[in-house]
Amino acid sequence: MDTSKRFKDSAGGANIKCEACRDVLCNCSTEVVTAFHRVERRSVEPCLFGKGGTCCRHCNMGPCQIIEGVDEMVGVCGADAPTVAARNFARTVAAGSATHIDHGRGIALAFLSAAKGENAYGIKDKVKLRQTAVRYGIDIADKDAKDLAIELGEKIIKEFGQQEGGISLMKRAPAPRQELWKLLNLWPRGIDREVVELMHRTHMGVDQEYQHLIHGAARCALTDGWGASMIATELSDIMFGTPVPIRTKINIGVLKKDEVNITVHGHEPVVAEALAMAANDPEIIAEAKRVGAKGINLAGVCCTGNEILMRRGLPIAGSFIQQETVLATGAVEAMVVDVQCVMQGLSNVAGRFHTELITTSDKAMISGATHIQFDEHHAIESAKTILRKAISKFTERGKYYIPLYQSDVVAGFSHETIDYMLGGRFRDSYKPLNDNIINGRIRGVAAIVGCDNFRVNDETHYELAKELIANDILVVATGCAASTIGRHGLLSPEAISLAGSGLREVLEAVGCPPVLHMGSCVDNSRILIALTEMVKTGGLGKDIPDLPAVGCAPQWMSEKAVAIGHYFVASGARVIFGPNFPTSGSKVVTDYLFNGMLEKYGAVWDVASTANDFANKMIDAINMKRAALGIDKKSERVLFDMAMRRDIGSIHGVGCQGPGH
Ligand code: SF4
Ligand code: MSK
Repeated sequence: MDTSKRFKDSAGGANIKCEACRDVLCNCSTEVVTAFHRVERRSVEPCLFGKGGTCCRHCNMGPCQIIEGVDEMVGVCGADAPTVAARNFARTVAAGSATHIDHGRGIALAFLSAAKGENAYGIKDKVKLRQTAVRYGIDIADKDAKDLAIELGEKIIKEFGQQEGGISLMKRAPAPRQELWKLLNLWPRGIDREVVELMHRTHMGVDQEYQHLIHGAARCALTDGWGASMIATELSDIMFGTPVPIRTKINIGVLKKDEVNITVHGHEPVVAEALAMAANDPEIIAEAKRVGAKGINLAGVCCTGNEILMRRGLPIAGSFIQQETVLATGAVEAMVVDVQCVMQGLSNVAGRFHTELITTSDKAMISGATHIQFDEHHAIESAKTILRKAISKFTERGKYYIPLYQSDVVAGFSHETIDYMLGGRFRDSYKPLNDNIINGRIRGVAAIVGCDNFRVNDETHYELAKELIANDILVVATGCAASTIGRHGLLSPEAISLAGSGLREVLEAVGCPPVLHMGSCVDNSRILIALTEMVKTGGLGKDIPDLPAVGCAPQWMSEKAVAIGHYFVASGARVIFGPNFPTSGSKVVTDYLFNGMLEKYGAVWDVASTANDFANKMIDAINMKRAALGIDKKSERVLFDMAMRRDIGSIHGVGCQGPGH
């Protein structure tokens, strides 16, 4: 195989832009087929009914393709477009919530085992352990960490299966929001119950009133955000450490030519944490050296990458859309995967090289991959088995090519870090943030979250982030959006130069980058808490809808993104999705989500396509909130000009390690 042709530095080849190479045109279509090629080669455009949410296949009288307002185009059962679109939307929320719920359950079980001393994980953050125990109504007096952790673990696990009683962490929300949830019957009863009920309600012939379906979806989504995702975040922090600012690197160039490259991909941090611990074992390092490697290079992909980036400062080799390209370098000995966002195409790409694709969860297997079941009770032993498999592959590495694209980033902005950094050593608080929003130095706060997507121009995330910071908006980011923004240089303090003068002044004083990486998909729960703290600190209204804050997912891909968006809207935060919206086939439902929800929930959904569209809508939304609060005196809109766009070039980390042999 002529590996030098997989990536080319000049135009030619298949003219397919390779995500790994970024600005390099690559002709890997002749060698390795990735999603970049598959998306180009699809001869059939996405089905409009499917895309707009008006194709129903919930029973065998269908599938039925529905056209709103056309009498002959209702379902065989009579279901119209609003019912079908809302039912599909709700089912998407149920599926997305289920992933985070199962993730949260897995973390809770690992936490309980850790508390009992049955696995290798310990209790790293004892302060957060006590705080969380109090939130669960546990009397912490005279209890040591072990007893407290066992009691907390058992209590949390019960919350997954409970039928009544409510989700404890929702009591962290602003008081008016809690009241509203009670009033609207939106307070989830038990975590699993809401998903099961929503799956029931969306079965053929059950719930057929679109507003009622959207309401059911909201209660289910809240179990994700304020329930399972928050549980996953908090318990992971207690077990593995609450993130603090840490310098590291992002992009494919973090692979090393003289080390055993192991990439960890998926979502749950338990496997990656065990691999990180075992990779430091002198015995394992010696084994790597015996096969001629200088050591072991552990790098992340997708949200597992975000988890180990935030807590251990390990680099990220790629976001969701880079996963196959990372393997197409030929330089990866093993990709270790658990659950979610792991593409089946990896198996084919790995098969073209010496790369071992290793599945580790009994929930997720892939044809062609090697399955090594991860046993958290023997976490280090399981991790060593995986590492040894990877080490054994090092001598089989053939020709490889590692583009040297990598960017410096500072990550680790948990809500606690933001509290500390903005407030300072002696007055941990969001008050300085609120004060600077009130005085106009900071216009507001924007969240850019969610996936990257092969169907969307990859520049959207960072073009949008640049425009927002230029307009004095502090940006927080999670998931693959954060990785994308990171590889374009905006997660480094050097990017402060691109911020508007007001924001720059504040960031220079505290030393933060203009975009704060807050973690993985489940860590969107950190954003819920940050919003809550802003409300509780005072001066910016009484509830989340009052804040000059807005969120977006410009390249959403997964069902999880829809669940996340819906729990933010149900929590009172405006959310803009792009480039398309999953209910667009029904104007009635889309209008309800974009406008009608406002009266009841205090927030709505919206859609945008280009970075500029997003920026305009987000800045307008923040300005409206500022006006409503009576703090709209400063911060004129800054238009992003060419000179500012050129500036970003000096921040990119580019280059090449050259072809290896
Ligand atoms: Fe068609 Fe109704 Fe069956 Fe859906 S539930 S497939 S709309 S008949
Ligand atoms: S991994 S859900 S592509 S953010 Fe969380 Fe990335 Fe989206 Fe998967």
